Amino acid sequence: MGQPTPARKQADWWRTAVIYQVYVRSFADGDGDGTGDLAGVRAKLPHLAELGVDALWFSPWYLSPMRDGGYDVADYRAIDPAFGTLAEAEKLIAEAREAGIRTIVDIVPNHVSDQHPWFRSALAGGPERDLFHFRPGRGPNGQLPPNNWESQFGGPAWTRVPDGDWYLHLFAPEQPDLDWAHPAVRQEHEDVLRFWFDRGVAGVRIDSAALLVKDPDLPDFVEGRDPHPYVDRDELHDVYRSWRAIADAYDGIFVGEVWLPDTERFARYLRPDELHTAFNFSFLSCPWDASRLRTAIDGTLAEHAPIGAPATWVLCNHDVTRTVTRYGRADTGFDFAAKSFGTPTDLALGTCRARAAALLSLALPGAVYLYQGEELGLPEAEIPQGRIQDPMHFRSGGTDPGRDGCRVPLPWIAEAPYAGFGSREEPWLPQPEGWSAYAADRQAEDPGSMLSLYREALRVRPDFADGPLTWLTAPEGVLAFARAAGPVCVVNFADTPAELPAHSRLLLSSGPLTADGRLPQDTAAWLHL
Ligand code: TEU
Repeated sequence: MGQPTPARKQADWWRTAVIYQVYVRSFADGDGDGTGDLAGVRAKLPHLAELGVDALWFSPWYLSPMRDGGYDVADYRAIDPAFGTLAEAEKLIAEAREAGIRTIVDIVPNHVSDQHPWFRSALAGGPERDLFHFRPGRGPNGQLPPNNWESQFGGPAWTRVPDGDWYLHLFAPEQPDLDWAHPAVRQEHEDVLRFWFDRGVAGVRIDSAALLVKDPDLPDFVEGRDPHPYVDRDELHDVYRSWRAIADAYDGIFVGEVWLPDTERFARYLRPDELHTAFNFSFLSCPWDASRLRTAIDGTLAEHAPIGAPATWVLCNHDVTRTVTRYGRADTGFDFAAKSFGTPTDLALGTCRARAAALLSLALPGAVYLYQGEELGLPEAEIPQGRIQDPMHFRSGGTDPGRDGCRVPLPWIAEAPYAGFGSREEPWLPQPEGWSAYAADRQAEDPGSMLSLYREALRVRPDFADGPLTWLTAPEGVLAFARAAGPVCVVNFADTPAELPAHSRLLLSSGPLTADGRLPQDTAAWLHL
């Protein structure tokens, strides 16, 4: 076991951090009931310290009926009993910190669970109704929803309650949207931020960060009309300015989930008095192609430079198709709308590319997000129809496989039941045949494994330090860049092996070089010139 490194003291640790996303339900099951929990995470802290990550981002761990995997929160100040207790979360935050790892929690301000006390009172006719978007319907007897908005999960964004009114939910009906024009909604979230900063967390991930504020008239959505009635409204920036003042008092940081194609609008969230960082979904969605990736990288750096915010590099999370699968398909980009069952996949090819992509993203200037299991090279699983739980699947009428395929419980010990995820009960989502071949214990013994590559890459990565990137001239289909601190990253996408630039040392490569020292297709190398 490697010695844990002390947490970087600098206030700007987040500018270059490697942040590991924990989806608690599927990480490790400490009590054997089939669901991952905080005891499981605590037991695996040595794995995370050995991997060398700087921080953990926990997907929601609060009290929740789990109608959307915890993104339906019933109480922000309580841990779901399936995961543990608040005292245990505090212990985990402290233990991680001792191992040099900071904690980021996930706040879901757009909506709450329909079991949240506010919504229950609202349904009972209480004044809490004003905290949500309740409206009479249109058409005879108000039978039609108040407007034409669609849920992000498919179907109308409105559900009717027994008294005849409708309420808005941009996601599942069990996730009613809050009305951010109401001061009590703002007040409550500011208190929740303080609650978690007081418990020692270093940062907060903001769910669906560009969706909170709605046009008060709730007009129909009309394609191409500006401003959008609920995406990226100008009023949002005022909310995030007040949040920033709270974070600053604790040296805390924010990372926003901001899916916006317009780079100028995206960058507004990262102004110095707003969010520190936001996920880079243009990089995640980009196909495995040299010139398109270079364009995505240049675009990202250009949009961040004027505001002085660091970029983030993301290949995967709990919502998208796992990297090794995506890169092994004919369409290597990511688009929610394009997901379907039975897509042909070449996992060997996808894995080779994912290894190269790991070295590419870890060499770029900024922070990197890893999603649990990415370090094990886990593929997307095809979940048998009867076992799927994700509302996206059901609301698509069963055509969309949903997001469970990237949420399968992790394999830890090849020879143990359920590949070491838990013990007594079967995991909440089935692990596919052959899952134990990916087990962490087996990979730790194999220098050619994905886990060994990630460990080595995170060990060497500080050599790249901070500072700008300079593109080097390279043949068609090859990306090569140098970082200010010295090291160079080369990735070959072309089908002929590429000559490496003259170098004094090969730091690391994602796969073997050819016998004459050239870089094969879909392979990356880190060099000192
Ligand atoms: O996702 C918000 C989001 O916009 C997408 O990632 C979403 O899955 C997609 O748009 C569906 O069309 C966040 C969380 O990451 C996701 O897991 C939650 O389901 C969602 O918010 C609701 O809280």
